[in-house]
Amino acid sequence: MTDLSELFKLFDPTLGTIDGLEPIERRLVDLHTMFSDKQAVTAALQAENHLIYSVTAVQPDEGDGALHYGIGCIMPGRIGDEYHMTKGHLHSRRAAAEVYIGLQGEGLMLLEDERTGSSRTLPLQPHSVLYVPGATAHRTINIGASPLTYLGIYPADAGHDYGAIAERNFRQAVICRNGEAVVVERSDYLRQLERNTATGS
Ligand code: PAN
Ligand code: ZN
Repeated sequence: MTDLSELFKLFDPTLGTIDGLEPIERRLVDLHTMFSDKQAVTAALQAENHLIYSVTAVQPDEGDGALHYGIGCIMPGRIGDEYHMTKGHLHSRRAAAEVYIGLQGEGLMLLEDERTGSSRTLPLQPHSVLYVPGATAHRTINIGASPLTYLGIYPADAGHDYGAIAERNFRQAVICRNGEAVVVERSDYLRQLERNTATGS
C-alpha cells in the first residue's frame, strides 16, 4: 500500500517547488552544448554558472498503470538570443505520453516527432493543458520575464532518454528577435551566428 504522504503533496506554483522535496538543479554547465551561441555560452560561464531551471519529481508508486509527476521552474533569461530552456528528452518507452499544465509565466513547448522529424510549438501558460504524444521529443522554453512553472504528469515506466537530443539537439530554436520570441530552424540560426562572427558584428 502506497504511503499516505506519497498520496498528497502541496506545491508552490510561484516558486515551482513541492513541500519537503529537494529540487534537481540544472545550471548552464549542464546544458551548455544545447545553446547555439558558443561565444555567449563562454561569456555567461565566465560570469557565473547560473541556474537555468529546477525540477522536483514525485514517484508515488511503480508498476503497470502507476504515474509519476514533476514540477519545473525555468528562470527567465537568454544565452545570446536563445531563451532559457530545458535539456529536452524522449521517453525511453516511446509510447509513453505526458500531460503538461502551465502554472505561471509565459512559455513555449517545442515538440519534435521522432518518426517524421516534424516540429510543433505550443504555448505553455497558466490555465493551459498540453498533451505530449508518445515518440515526441519535448523541450520547455521560458520566453517571459518571470520564472515559468508547470507540472508534468507521465507514466511511471516512461523513463527519460536524453541521449538522442544531447547528440543532435532540436531542429528548431526559440530566439529573441526585435524583442519578440520567434521559432527558427537551428541550422539557419547557426549560419547567422557564423556570419556574425566572420563580420565581427
Ligand atoms: C518533465 C521534465 C522537466 C525538465 O518533468 O523532466 O521539464 O526537463 P528535462 O527532463 O528535459 O531536463 C518531463 O517531461 N518529464 O517526463
Ligand atoms: Zn517528459
